[in-house]
Amino acid sequence: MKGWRRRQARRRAASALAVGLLLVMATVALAAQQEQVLRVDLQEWQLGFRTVEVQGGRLRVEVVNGGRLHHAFEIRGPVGGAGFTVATETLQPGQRAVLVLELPAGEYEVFCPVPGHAQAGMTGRLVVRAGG
Ligand SMILES: [Cu+2]
Repeated sequence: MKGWRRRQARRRAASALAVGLLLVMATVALAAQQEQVLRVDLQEWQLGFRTVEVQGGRLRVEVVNGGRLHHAFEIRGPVGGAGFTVATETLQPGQRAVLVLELPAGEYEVFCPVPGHAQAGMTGRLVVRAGG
């Protein structure tokens, strides 16, 4: 069962990667079922983007720790709104995580919550547009 799940996850990651490569802006891709995919490659000391925009609707956030240290990915916002926080668990190098979300329109802070990492540059902005 565990091996099967891992294979499924790998296949899903591979197809998401293929979709991402088709577009110049590889970070946001509209998948077949109108689910947007945001790929986040955690590195020392960046998220792979500074600002990323998505349409409202179902968003699949695929996070990989491509770095050499442990990292995680957190979304907090919307800025000026009621606000909530969602985060992956702490990921070891090479480890992946997926968050499937429907975020209200607005601006969100995204960052690595490991102490000191956001300050070192692992921070960015996610803008969710209305509609979608
Ligand atoms: Cu980090």
